[in-house]
Amino acid sequence: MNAWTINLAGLGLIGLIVWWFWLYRPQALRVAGSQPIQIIVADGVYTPARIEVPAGKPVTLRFLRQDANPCAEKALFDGLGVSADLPIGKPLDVVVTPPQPGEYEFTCQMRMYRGVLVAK
Ligand SMILES: [Cu+2]
Repeated sequence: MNAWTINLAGLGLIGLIVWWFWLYRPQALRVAGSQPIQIIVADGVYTPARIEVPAGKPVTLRFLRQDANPCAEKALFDGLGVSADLPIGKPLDVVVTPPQPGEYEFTCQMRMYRGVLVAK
């Protein structure tokens, strides 16, 4: 790695920080369509924590973890066999497909963060 790539990496990091703290604004929750649904992970709660989605269709959940506590590091969808490691301060898209109508809980590994997908 030479000085040029290190400078570039530094600039990228600054850009990311500026974007995250000043430019980024959460969008309103959208249930239908192919838009990702954003879930903020902060202060022990997922926001939103209850999300209605269509059954039988893949939905993209965009997790934004703001909580650096290791408690927040995983998102587990027990009923769907999906788990994800959430990076801090960086969005991560998780695609899940609830197979049939019903409620599908998602939690952190200690089950302190809790959310539910309501498939209809
Ligand atoms: Cu936890």
